[in-house]
Amino acid sequence: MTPIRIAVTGAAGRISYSLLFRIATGELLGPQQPVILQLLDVEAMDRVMQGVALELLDCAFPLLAGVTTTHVPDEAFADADLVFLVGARPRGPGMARKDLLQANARIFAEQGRALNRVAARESRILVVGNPVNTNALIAIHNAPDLDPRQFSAMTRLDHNRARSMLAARCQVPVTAVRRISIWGNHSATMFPDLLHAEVEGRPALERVPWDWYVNTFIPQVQHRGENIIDLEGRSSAGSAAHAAIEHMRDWVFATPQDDWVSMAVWSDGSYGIARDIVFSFPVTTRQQDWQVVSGLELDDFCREHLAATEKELLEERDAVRELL
Ligand code: NAX
Repeated sequence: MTPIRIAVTGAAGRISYSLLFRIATGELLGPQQPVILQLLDVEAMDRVMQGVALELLDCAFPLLAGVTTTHVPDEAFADADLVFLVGARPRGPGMARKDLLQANARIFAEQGRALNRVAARESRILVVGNPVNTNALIAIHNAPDLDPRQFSAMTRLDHNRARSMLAARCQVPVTAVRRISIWGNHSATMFPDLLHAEVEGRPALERVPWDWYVNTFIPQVQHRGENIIDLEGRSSAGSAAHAAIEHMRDWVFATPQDDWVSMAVWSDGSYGIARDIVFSFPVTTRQQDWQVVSGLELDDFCREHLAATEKELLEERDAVRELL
């Protein structure tokens, strides 16, 4: 079988340290599909990245057909079929969100241009590095020869967190929870929607009080990332790598028949959301393509939340306008 080329940026970082080994064991593409890993990080992290590459080789993974390391995007993305854009500048002490946005915007503009030049024409590109939605929008705009539908940004960790919290509250296995949706930005304005979710085939809101949904569940999902940083002193890495694998796996294969997932994708105007922002929607996937779930009824409560997170994304877009 021809190996699939998978590029991973931020390869010397914490998420990648979990992600790379799991890809190499076949958790992403199955136990028959060989892979070549093409690792990218900044030059200063070269030695660490090389160490990670040696560790990967030391596992003697039967599916690992090769590992390369580089700090040059065009080399890392050459003929890449699947791309995980994990690398990003972390928020430093005293750094405003706006400055972080600007610093990362330049990285994603450069990487978008490199993908446009050298990635496989049918590549699928997942943005994990924050701020994910706007980074993905910048990459889309800088890769005019690729279809915007080839890009998506990760809200799957938020989706999984919501699913797990609801299951725990209802004392059911997570498999009994379906049709969770995360709408909007991967930030504290995201809208975790239980109005369309189901627990054991019944509406979720028949199983939990409205007050718990609004005053406990929503803020807990929105702030779970900060909660983890508070406890661990660093941001989620194991759960983020897991979410990235699930996101890409579902995109390449398909979502289950009676369920959907959350993915931040280039808005096509669905549900009246502004076009040309990357917005998280409930989607179904099939054969490397996604469709926004249509026909969900949105009441005033949902609309209000969607408007708030859409507004934040429009402001982020304005802040990086010169790179679009
Ligand atoms: P780390 O700081 O451990 O690793 C990031 C790596 O990216 C570093 O090795 C750094 O040198 C590299 N990097 C920086 N600029 C680069 C460039 N221009 N090209 C290639 N590599 C570059 O962070 P980690 O914990 O791995 O997190 C990575 C990103 O994921 C961060 O932006 C983080 O905020 C984001 N997250 C996204 C989540 C999501 O749900 N979408 C959740 C987890 C995480 O917060």
